Amino acid sequence: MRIGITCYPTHGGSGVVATELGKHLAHWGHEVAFISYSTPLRLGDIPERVSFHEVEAVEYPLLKNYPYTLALASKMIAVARMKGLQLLHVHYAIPFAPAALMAKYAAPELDLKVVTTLHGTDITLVGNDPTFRPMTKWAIEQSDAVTAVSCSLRDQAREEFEIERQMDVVYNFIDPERHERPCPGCIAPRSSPDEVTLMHISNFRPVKRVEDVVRVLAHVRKRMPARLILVGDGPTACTALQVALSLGVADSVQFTGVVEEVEPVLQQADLLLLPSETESFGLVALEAMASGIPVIASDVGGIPEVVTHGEVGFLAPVGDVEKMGEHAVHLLSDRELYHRFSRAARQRAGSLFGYNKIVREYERIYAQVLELPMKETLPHLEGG
Ligand code: GMT
Repeated sequence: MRIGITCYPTHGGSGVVATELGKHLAHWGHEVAFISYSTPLRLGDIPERVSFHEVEAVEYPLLKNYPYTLALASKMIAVARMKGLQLLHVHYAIPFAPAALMAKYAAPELDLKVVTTLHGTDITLVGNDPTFRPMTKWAIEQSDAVTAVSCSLRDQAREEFEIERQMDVVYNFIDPERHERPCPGCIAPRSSPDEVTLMHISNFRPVKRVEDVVRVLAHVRKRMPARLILVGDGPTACTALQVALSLGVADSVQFTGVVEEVEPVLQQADLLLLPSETESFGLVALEAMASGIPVIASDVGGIPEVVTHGEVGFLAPVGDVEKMGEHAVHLLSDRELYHRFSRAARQRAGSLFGYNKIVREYERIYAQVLELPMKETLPHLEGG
C-alpha cells in the first residue's frame, strides 16, 4: 500500500505513535510518505520506502494568520500525485482531518481514502472548543475510517460530538526490543543506595498536574529516601519547582529538560508517576511498563485500560496525592510485590501493546477502506 501520514512532528505521543507506525509499515514493505511542517523527531535517518515532504509556509503581508490547513491540503494532493498515494492517515483531528478531507474532495480523480486517528486532546480540549467543533464533528463523520487510542476516548468522542458512525479502538504500541537494550552509564548516581527514584515524563502542560507529582515525592520522603526526576519541559515546569521549594523537597528534584529518547532515562526509575487531570491513553505509562517500571496514575480516561490497578501499578482519583503517595510507599517497601508488578508490567506491555499486533490492526483498517483482501497487505508475513 502507499500511505501518506500526517502528524505533529514533535515529541508528543501522537507524533511518536504516527512516526513509529510509518517506520514499521515501511519495514513491512509499504510505501510511506510523511507530510508535515518539519521532519518528525522520531524519524531519524530516513529508512527505505519512507519519504518526507515539507509543508512550506508562505509569507505575504495580507495573510495575518498563515493558512496552514490549506497549505497542508495542497501538499497532500501534490504528494498523492507524486507518490501514487492511496490513503491519508492523519494523527490528531485538528487540523489534519479537515485538511485530508479537503485534499480528497478537491482531487476526486485520486480516489484518496482518509483514516483519522483521535489521540485525546483533539477531542477533549481542542477539537471540542466552539472555534473548531463543527469542523471536528464533520471530519469525524466524513473520514473513511476513524480510530481512537482507547475505548474511553472513542466513547467520549461519540458522546461529545453525537457521533453514531463506527469508530475502531486501536491502542498505542511499543517496540519491546527498544526497552530491553542495556544502557551502561545511563544510571545517574543516587545519593544513597537505598534512595528510590520516582519519575515523571511529560510536556508539563497543566493537564499533567506536575505539582501533584512533587506532592507525591514529599509524601514518600516522609517514609524513605527518595528523589524525583522530571523529564521534559513545558509551561508548568516552574510551578513544579515552586511547589518543591515550598514543601522543602527541591534538593531531591532533578529537571532533565526534553530528552531525545525515553527508554534510557526510564532505566533510572523505580516508579513512574502520571497524575493527569485527563489522559486518553498515557503512552508514557505504557513505555514505563515495557521497561518493567510500575506506574502510579490517576484513574481517568484511558489510563485504566493500560495500567491495571493492583497488577502493574496503582490508580487513585485525580488530585488524591495522599492515596498516590501511600500506593508508592506500599509498592516500594515490599520487594516481592514490587518485582511481581515489574514483571507483570513488562509482560502486559509486550503481549497486548506490541507493535506486531497493533500495526497489523492499522493494516486491516487500511485494507478495509481500500477494499483490498488482507493477504495482499501483508508482504511481511509471506514466506515467513
Ligand atoms: O495534548 C497532549 O497531551 C498531547 C497528545 C499528543 O499529541 O501526544 O497526547 C494525547 O495523545 C497521546 C498519544 O495517543 C496519548 O498517549 C495521551 O494520553 C493524549 N493526551 C491526553 O489525552 C491529555
